[in-house]
Formats: sequence, C-alpha cells, structure tokens
Amino acid sequence: MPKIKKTENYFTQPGVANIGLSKEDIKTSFLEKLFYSLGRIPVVATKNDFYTSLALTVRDRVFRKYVKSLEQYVEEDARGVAYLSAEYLPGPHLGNNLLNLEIMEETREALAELNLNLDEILNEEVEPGLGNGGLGRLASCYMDSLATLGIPSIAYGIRYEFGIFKQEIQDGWQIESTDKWLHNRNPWEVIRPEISFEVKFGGHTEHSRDQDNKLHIEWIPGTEIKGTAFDTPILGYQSNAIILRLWKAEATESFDFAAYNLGDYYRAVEKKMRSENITKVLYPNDENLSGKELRLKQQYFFVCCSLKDIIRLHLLQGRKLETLHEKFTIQLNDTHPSIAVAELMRLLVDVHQMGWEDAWKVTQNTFAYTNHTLLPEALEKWPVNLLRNLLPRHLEIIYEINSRFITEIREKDFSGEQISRMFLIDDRGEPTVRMAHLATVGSYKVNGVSALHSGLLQEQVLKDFAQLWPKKFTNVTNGITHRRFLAVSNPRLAALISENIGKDWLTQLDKLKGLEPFAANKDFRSKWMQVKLENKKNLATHIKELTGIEIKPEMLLDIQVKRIHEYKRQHLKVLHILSLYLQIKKDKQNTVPPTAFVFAGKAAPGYFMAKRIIKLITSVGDLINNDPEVNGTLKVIFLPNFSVKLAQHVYPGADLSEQISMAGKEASGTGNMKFALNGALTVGTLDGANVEIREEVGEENFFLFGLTTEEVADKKKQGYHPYKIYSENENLKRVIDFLISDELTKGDPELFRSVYDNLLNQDPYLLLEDYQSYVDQMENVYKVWQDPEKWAQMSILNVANMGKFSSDRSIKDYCEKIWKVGAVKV
Ligand code: RUG
Repeated sequence: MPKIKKTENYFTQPGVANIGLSKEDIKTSFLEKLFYSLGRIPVVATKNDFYTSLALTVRDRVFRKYVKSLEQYVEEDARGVAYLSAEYLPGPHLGNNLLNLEIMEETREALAELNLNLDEILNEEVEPGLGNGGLGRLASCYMDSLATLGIPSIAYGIRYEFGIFKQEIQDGWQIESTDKWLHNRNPWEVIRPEISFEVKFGGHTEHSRDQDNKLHIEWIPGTEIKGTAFDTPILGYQSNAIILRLWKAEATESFDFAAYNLGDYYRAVEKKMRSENITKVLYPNDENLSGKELRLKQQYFFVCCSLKDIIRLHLLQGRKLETLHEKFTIQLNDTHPSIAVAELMRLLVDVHQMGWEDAWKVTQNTFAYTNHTLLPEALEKWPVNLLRNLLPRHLEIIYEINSRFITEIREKDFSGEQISRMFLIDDRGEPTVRMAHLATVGSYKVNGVSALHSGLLQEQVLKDFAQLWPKKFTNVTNGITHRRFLAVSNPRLAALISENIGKDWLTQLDKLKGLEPFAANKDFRSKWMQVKLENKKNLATHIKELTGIEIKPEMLLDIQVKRIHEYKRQHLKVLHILSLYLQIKKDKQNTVPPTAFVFAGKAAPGYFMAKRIIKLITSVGDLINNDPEVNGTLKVIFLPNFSVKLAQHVYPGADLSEQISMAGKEASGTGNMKFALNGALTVGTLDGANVEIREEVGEENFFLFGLTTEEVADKKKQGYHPYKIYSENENLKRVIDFLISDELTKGDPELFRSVYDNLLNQDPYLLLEDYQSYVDQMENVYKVWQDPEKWAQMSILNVANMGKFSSDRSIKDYCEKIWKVGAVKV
C-alpha cells in the first residue's frame, strides 16, 4: 500500500464525515449524531440526548486535531513527555472544547435554530471527579497547556468507575455517597481494546543462573489482571490535542480459564469482580492510606500499564530501549506513581534483559518527580510486608537500589545519622518504604510547586538529598489555565478585557499587564464592577438553588473554597465570623458591611476534625441566618459538593479570597490564583504561592496577616501556649467560649468540645496566635470595601498582574528547567 503521509488526504476523501466548523456544519453533524449515533428524533430526545449529540459532534473535531498532532509528533520523531498522575479533575469538557475550537457562537446559533439553548445543554454535563482537589486539577490544567503549547505528550491515569464521593449536607453534617459519573455514559472517551496489558500481583520470585552464570529472576505471580486503555482527547487553544489515557481493570481470560474448566462458574465470576475492583473507586486523601492494599494495587496497576505502553510506543518507532530516556521523560505527579522506579527497572532488567547499571542509567534519566506536600502524614510510606505480599520482585529491587545508593553515599561526607535518614527503608517501628526517597533517588530532577515550598523541601524533608545532589532540585511554581478559569467561566470579564486590550492574553497571559493603566480610569472601573455585580447575581442564584439561602448580590462575598483541613484553617474564619456576630449582638449596632461568607469543600470521610468543622460552619450558619438581628448584615453559606463545575460559578462572583493556611503548610494552592484572576482581592498568609501572588500584584493590593514560616518554627521551638493567648484576649475568649455555648450547640455541649479542647490545648495550626492579626486585617478589608473606587482599582491591578500564574508559564518552565522538550505545533 502506498504510504499516505498527510492526514489531509483522508479528510478530503468524498464521504468522509463532515467536520467543518461553520454553523451549518455543526447543525448537520449535531442532527446526524442525534439520529444515527443515538437513534433519536428531537421531539422525544432528552436534554441528555442533546448534550451527547453535541459532545460527539465536538469530539469528532477534537479528534481531527489529535490525529494531526500525533502524525506530526511521529513524523518529527519528537522527544515527548509522559505525565503519570493518579488523579485528574478535568471539569466539564464541552464548553472548554468549544472555546478552544473557537466555535462557541456558531454552536450557540446552530442550536438556537433548532430551538435549543446552549447554556442549558452545557449544564447537562456530569464532570469526571477523578481527583481529590488541587493536585488533580493541576494535572488537568497542565494538559490544557501541554496541548496549547504543542508539547508532544500523553497523560496516564486511572479510570475510576466512581470518582470523588458526592457530598450532601444533612442536618449540617457531611454525608457521602458514590459518584456515578459514568451513569449517562461518557461521550468523550474511546475504548482501545487492543491497547491492554497484563498486570501481576503477589506470588514469589525464582532466581536461577544460566550456563554463562548470568542471573535470571522470574516473578511467579499469584494473580494477574488486565488493564485496558480508555482515551479522551484534550484539545489546546487554537492548537494541538493530546490524549488522556486512563486504565480500567478487568479480569484476564487465562486466569478465569482454570475455574471455568472446573465448571466453577461462580468462582470465575468472583475473580472477575475482584479484578475489576481495582479501578472501582478513588480514595479520598487526608487519611492514613498506608495499610490500604487496594490503593497500592491501584498505583502499581496504572504504573505498570503506562510503562508498558510507553515501551510499546518507543519500540514501535524502531528504537532501542537503551535510548528510552532520550525520547521520553516521565513526570511523576507526587509519589502516587513512584513505584514506577522499581517497575521500570524490573521491565528493563528482568523482561528486556538489560544489565542493572544500564537499566539504572535509563531509569534515573527518565523520571522527574514533583513533590506536592511537606505534611509528614501525607508523605507516602508503604509497609514492607504489604509490598512483599503484593509486589515481591519490586521489594527486592527497592532493597537493591537502597543498598547500592547507601554504598555510594558512604563514600561521601555524610554522618551516620544523615545516611540512616536517607535510607529508602524506614525501619523504626514497622518497616516501611519511603516513597519520596525512592522517587528522589530514581529521578533526574525533583521540584516543589512554589518558591517557598521548593525552598522548604530542600531545607527540611529532602535536605540530605539536596546536599548530595544540589542540581537535582528546582522549583516550578504552579499555574492554572486562564482559558478555563477566565475565558470559559467568566465570559463577561473576558469580553471586557478583550474589548480594551485585545485577545492576545488568551495565549500570553502577561498581556493582561495592559490593563494596568485602566485602573485609573473611572469609567472602566465602573464597567469592571458592573461585570462583577452580574457575576455575583449569577452566584447568588446558584446559592439559592443549592441551599435555599438568599443573599443580596451587593453584599461583600467573602469566600473560602477548598478541601476542609485543619491546616487550611476554615475554623479561623469561623472564629472571625463569630467575633462579628457577638460584636453586633453586644453593641446592638454594627459597623460591619453586609457580608456573605461562603464556604465549600469536602472533608475526607475518616477525618473526624474536618467533618466537625463542616458541622461548625453549618451550625454558625443556622444561628446567624435565622437571627433577624444580624441576618441583614451577615450570612453564612456552605455550598455542598464542590466541583470544578461549581467552582466556575464561584470564582467569578468572589470579592474576597480567603487563603489563610498556617505558613509553611500549603505547598502552593491554586484556588488563590483562580480567585485573583477573576478580580477577587486576597486576605492571606505568607504561605505557598500567596507569597508570589503578593509579589506580583504588589503588597498594597494584598491583605496580609499572620506569622511567617520562620516565626511559626520559632514559636513552636519556644513552646507555644494557646491557653495564655486565650486568657489574655477578651474578644477571643468570648469567641472560643461561644463554641461550647448552648446557643450554638443547642443543648449538646459535646458537639464542638473537641474543637474547643484542641484549640486551647494544642492548637497545632496556631489559630489563636494568628487570630488578632487576622481580625485586624479584616478591619482593613472592610475599610477598603467601603471605598468602592479603591476596591475596583485594586481588583483591576490584581488581574493585570496575574500573568505569571498561567499554566502555560509553568509548562514552559517544566520544558526548560526539567524536560528539555520542545514544541511541535501543527
Ligand atoms: O496541597 C497541595 C496544594 O497546596 C497544591 O497547590 C496542589 C497542587 O500542587 O497539590 C495539593 N496536594 C498535595 N494534593 N495532594 C497533595 C499530597 O499528595
């Protein structure tokens, strides 16, 4: 067969699907999908049928971009990136793809001619909740930028059948249920039955020598399952598309066979069900997962499939495995995929018969590792016994890596204490494998996710490694895709910006700098605040729909949305709200501007304190929202089931962004960027990326409070006494005592006793220490809020200076500082 090089030749063949971008083309394709893919006519079609038809119409056009991108990568034999992440939070695909294809208006008109409303159809989409929060959302922002920038890349993960749990609030408590995101089918994915790999678990290893005395190690597994690829194309803006390849677990034929032959149908079925369990559900984080065998199985399962696929793609191009690191770099998104270091060694040494030294050179030059947390409880450690049972060969490999590494560092100038701190195995207590150490040793670069965090990583958690390999460590400050979080979700603000400075900001966010002079323009400020007001009306509608609570859009919308965690200090905000409440009640007059405090976020189901904090927020809400003496001034809202979709309504409507974690705890934060990009002002500590946001927008445009990281460390060293602070601050004492008052707890004095005791006895996140500084800074917030011209000016200057926080910049940093990969644009 003659080799046809350009895909264009196929696309222009008569009869090949019409995939034009005009209004007429879209209308025709939409109806074709409705008739021939779904077998529906408009009069009986449901909203979901319309949504699916439109999604399929758009997917065709996205695939066209993808095949062209792929063709180009192959033709140029380009070096590429494989991104390994156990979590992704893509958010709804449809609106984003319409923006990136630049067919939003054409589609709106095509549907209008069929008497359909695009916004209603967009609203039908159920998003894939395949992540817990910031880490998964970051991975999805990076995919948007990888595609837009034309970086040859593929992202790998797990196709969880049930994503992050659905949160409902009942009687003020969080109630969890399963997230059935696949219930209405997923029109964006394509199954690739031919891309599937076997994954082994358990059993034992057998060591033997051949005639040349060469050692051969065979892993005889206890069970085997199969991973099958499901591909979702992710389109960049005016650019390439890349693939998100998620693995689903299934039973292998061969393993069921024995049971079938014995006529034991039920045993075979049970085996099948057990195999499929591996990708059933996403684990919520913030809980101790160390003993969770299924979680380790998930990690190994997707790593094994992904590495086998990467090797397949490499060999398909006629290359040798010795050059794998020249053609691929594999980014480990946190330690969740870090078993990949041992798995690649196993594949190279045991399966492809490469010598250990050569294999180690390939491995160490292939992986790069991103650390996302310094919290000791969040640093993954797997018990050696669990690894021995589940992945016996990998444990041997980890011990071998450890022993060679220790031999290497013993020759250097390290103390015994340092050497034992660097061991991959922690044998104090039950022996565990320190996965961050494995990832660090097995990678050519390690990065943190903000300047502060990367610094602390090198000074604290990985200090000895940073001394050993100073050049291995670097920083890449996180970023967000401004196309989703401004262009798609805040069309009014996007339009106002484009009318005044043009549209280049869509691909070069630093062009927003052009807004700076407009901050001094009264007319522009008024238009700016008008847009904000419209967005606040929209958010107020959602709040009413979701909670039944009415708020006036003119109120100050003071918002904290993120996972519920003690270090993020949602309860510090609660203490502040209570101080306002008690002040109004006491003085019978108020100086506080009308404010709605909005919270949203999920608590890990097993995290007692986080769930109490939700109940505390909702209880304070019940008290305040139902008290006529205060509810004209204050409202407290907890929005259930926070998601990307909901977030896209929240950020545009926010006036004030709460970023109040204890300094040194939030690795970066990305919500802080999304708020500021939508014109909210930030009240925050010098934590994570807040530091850099403040640097960019200017300290006069940021409400700072609280201790710095160094001051936190000093305070803890000196001995911290929260009770003393409590007893010396009358206002604070009143607030804390109120936590166990009958008024709040409605006759259950134990309800918030744990919160009260924790704050007075330990207060590990220094709420009491930072309380007064926070309350004082909030006074300042209110002063500025009462000067709308000044507020508008600060809001414009925040947006104008957000250029640095585009994920395009982050990906360019990864390309330059770490991956050494160039763009291949179609
Ligand atoms: O908590 C961090 C955030 O500070 C950060 O912005 C985000 C993306 O880098 O990652 C979050 N994170 C960290 N999520 N999980 C972890 C630990 O596994």
